[in-house]
Parts: sequence; C-alpha cells; structure tokens
Amino acid sequence: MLSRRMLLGTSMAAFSGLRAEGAAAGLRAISAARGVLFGTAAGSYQLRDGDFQAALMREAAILVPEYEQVREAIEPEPGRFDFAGADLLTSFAGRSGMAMHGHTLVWYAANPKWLDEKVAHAPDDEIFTTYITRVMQHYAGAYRSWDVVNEAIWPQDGRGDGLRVSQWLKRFGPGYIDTAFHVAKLADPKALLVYSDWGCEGGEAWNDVFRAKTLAFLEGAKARGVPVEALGLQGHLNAFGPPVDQAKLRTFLDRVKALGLKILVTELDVDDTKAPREIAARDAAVADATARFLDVVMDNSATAAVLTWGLSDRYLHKPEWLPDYTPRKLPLDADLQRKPMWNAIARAFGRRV
Ligand code: 9MR
Repeated sequence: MLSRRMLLGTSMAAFSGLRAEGAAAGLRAISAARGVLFGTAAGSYQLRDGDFQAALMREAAILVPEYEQVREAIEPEPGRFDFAGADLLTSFAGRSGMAMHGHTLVWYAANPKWLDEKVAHAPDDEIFTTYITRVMQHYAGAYRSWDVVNEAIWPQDGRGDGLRVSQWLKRFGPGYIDTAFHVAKLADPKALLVYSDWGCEGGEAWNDVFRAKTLAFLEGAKARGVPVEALGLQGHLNAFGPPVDQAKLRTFLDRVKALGLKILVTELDVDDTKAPREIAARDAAVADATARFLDVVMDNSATAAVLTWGLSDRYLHKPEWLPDYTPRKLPLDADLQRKPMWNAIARAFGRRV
C-alpha cells in the first residue's frame, strides 16, 4: 500500500509555489506554468546522488522508472514480485510533489526468461491480465499515466494491420491489446492510458507506413470502445540521422488529436554518436533535432507531457564500439549544467500559449 503522502504528492497544487521562480526556474516550473508537464526517466540508484536528486526536483514534474518497472524487474520469477526499485522512485516523487508515469505493462521485450515459454502455452490471458491488475493496483492513485502497451506495431513483420508478431500476438491474436487497455482501466480508472511506440517521428518511407498503421490501430481501438487515451511518441531522435519531417509529423498529430487522444512524448533523447567530436557542434546539433521535433509537438494542443529518457549525461554508458566518445544526448551535461538541448526544450514550452 502506498502512503497518503505519496498520493498527495501528485496533486497539481504542489507545483503552484514553483511558478513564480522566474528566469532561473527549472523545466518543472516552466512546463507547469504552460499546463504541459516536463518529466524524465530515472533509476533509483540516481537518488543516492544528492546533486542529481536536487536536479530532478528542480527540473522534473513527472518521473518514470527507466528500467525498474519492466516485467523482468517486477516479476523475476513466476509469482514473485519485486517492486523495490520502482517504489523508491515513487516515494521520492510523492515526497517531492512530482507525478509518476508507469513504464511498461505489456511489451515484447525486457521480460523475464521464464515468461515466453509460459505465454506460448498459457491456457488463457491471465498471464498478462493478472499482471496488469497487480502492478497497477500496487500504485493506484499515485500514477498520473501508464504506458500500458509498448511497441506493438512493427509493419516490417508483414501483417496487413501492421502489428508486431510478438509472443503476445502469437498466442492471443491482435485482441490482446484491447484486453490490456480494458483491464488497465479497471485496475486504475484515474490513470491516463497510453500506447507508446517509436516509429512515428521520422520522415522516411518506413515512417510513413508506421504512421498509417498507427492511425489505423488507434481509429480501430476508438471505434471498438477501447480505452486508449493517449499516444506516446517515444522521441528517440538522431542528431546526424534522418531528420524529423515537420510537415508529416504535424499532419499526423492533428489526426491523433482529432481522434480525441492526448499526445505524450515518452522517451526523448538524441543520439549523437555520428556527430563531430567538437562538443559545441554536437550540442548544437542535438538541440536542433530537439527543437525541430518539439516545436511541432508543442503546437498541438493535445500534447500533455514531454518526458526525456534521462535528465543528464552523467550516467550514460559509453558504447563499447566508441571508446573515446562521451554521449551528450540529454538536457543536462555530466556536471548537471544546462545544455543547448535544455534551452531548446524550454523554448518549445514557451510556444505554448
Ligand atoms: O534505456 C532502457 C534501458 O535502461 C533498459 O535496460 C532497456 C530494457 O528495459 O530499455 C531501455 O529503454 C527502452 C524503453 O524501455 C522502451 N523504448 C526503447 C528504449 C531504448 O532506447
């Protein structure tokens, strides 16, 4: 059971005191003043770093467990639930007046080793419905939103409906997604239920197909009365890859909004591995990619939150194949100083009237 303090922590009233902070304000206050909240993914180990904790409190209105709420973390053995890491983040958020976003309940990846075999031979859908209910009820009342189903679209698998041929689809058919959302709605009726994926941002031909299949799925879900309430655009961008196509993204988001859905950016970060060594040039390219994406996202009045996949470069891993490279893909640098990406995010919130 979660404490009363934790529950109270999610109230909007907690942000009101931050609104008057002025120019030095963090993204938390800047975003709250615009009614669109900024948040970030975090790991519970980061809470042991006092400076990092302070940065989270200054910048984030929403926290999301980066890896401690996937099924391999929560249910490492059948029926043994380990909420420890995600509970630490949830308590911290509650004490600090932040909201929580859950990540994620039904995904083809990051599952415990024992699960796939069990899914293949499951007598019924309790293998995921009981899990959704158990986890959401553990946090009920303390979570503002949840990624209920993650990355279920993958047109490259060749199905007409564009759905990924995952272990869930193979055993239960395409209806598993509808079931997951219905069960989630019953488990925590107040949480905003999100479908999150990563193929809708880009401008390439495969992104056109991805967007078409995503819209078809969302239209069908709405027509069937499925409680999908928001689309999560993960927002894993590339500073030196194919850019976001602003016109295509704008049209797509208008159609998502027309379905009555909210829009969340759920995992924004900018890959800079192909960028030049020079830090100023890399930071500028990361900021440009961020602005190009967020400017369109923020122009849509259905946008409700922007979450980055980590707050600072401090704890990013260096890729093994690039030993001399230090990633700079998040809003704060390793010293927790604001980078041009931070400015791009703050400016994007400023577009909101
Ligand atoms: O960054 C995440 C990493 O810490 C996890 O170990 C991994 C598996 O849980 O997933 C990474 O994040 C993914 C997210 O959960 C879903 N969308 C794609 C992300 C990878 O960039």
